[in-house]
Amino acid sequence: MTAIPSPRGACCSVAARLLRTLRSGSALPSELLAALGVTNDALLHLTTHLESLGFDISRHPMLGYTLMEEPQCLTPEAVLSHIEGDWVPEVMALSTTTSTNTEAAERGLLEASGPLAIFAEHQTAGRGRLGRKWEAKAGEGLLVSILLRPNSPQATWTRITTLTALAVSEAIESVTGVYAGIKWPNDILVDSHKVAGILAETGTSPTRGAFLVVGIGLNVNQTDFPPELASKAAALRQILGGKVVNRAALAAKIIDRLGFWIERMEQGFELALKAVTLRSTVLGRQLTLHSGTMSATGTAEALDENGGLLLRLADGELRAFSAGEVSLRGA
Ligand code: BT5
Repeated sequence: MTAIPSPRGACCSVAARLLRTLRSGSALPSELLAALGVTNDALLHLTTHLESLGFDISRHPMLGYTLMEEPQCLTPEAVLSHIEGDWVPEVMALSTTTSTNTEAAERGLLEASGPLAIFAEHQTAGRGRLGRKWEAKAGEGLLVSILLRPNSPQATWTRITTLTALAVSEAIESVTGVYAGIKWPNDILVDSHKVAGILAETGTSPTRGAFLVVGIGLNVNQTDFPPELASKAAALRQILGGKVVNRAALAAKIIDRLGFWIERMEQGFELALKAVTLRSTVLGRQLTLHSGTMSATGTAEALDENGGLLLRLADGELRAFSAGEVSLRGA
């Protein structure tokens, strides 16, 4: 594993504030010192640090500091600089790892408090549900896992998978203008093509108790996929006719929307359920749901209070499912 960890600590968040300030226009050193509340030496240190990450910052005697260009690689500084809300997890970025879900779970076992978001540019063993593979070329997608220690009863944690799907689809729409639907339980679709998948896993630390990891794989700037995925997967860049999408801005928007919904969970889940229902690609449709060796066919009628699927079977029974694989009739 090659790590470029950058804790939520002071340096990273001030660097993020510096980026945010420079994005709104050039600034004189005196303005930056006042805005950031740092010394001259610290400002020099911050700009040198950002330059080492690939940010091109010009320093002009009259115009001051100008942000000329931002790197494509995903850094905690860039992600944090785009976050608007108050819910700010600790952010780490790795260049390569086996799986960000594994990284987050290891930290969950090691007592990390969370929320903690771990990004990677590349995964050597990225996974989906039931041991399936998640394919993503290095540096093109968004691969992130968020470690959480929810206060709510574990039986309700499936709500957080639902909120994650909602946050991802809302972020896609907000950053790119592209409408994204939610295929229960964990796929994000644009025009029937899978652009993202979510993998929720739980674990228990002997000292800190249970934790939840929600992993998100989102196709952003890929231009092609392996043959077996080419007809069913799509990347935002392909949907936007080749336009490259800023992954840091997208990542920050996902964090903002997830924070928004998690904070509202204390007041109930109804509002989120309404939003998910509106984006659902399965509700009202005939489908077959597979879960282990069992399969059931019926009409997807609604989502229950934990985000489970309520299926109306042919004999009229309404049965609830908390997980499963859905194949739509006629799709
Ligand atoms: C998922 O599983 O869709 C959850 C994927 C979660 C991946 C993230 S990446 C960050 C974090 N770290 C991890 O190791 N995992 C999470 P599932 O519903 O089981 O779908 C898996 C199936 O999606 C595969 O069998 C393929 O058919 C398909 N697939 C694989 N890569 C894809 C891609 N890039 N785009 C669209 N579909 C893909």
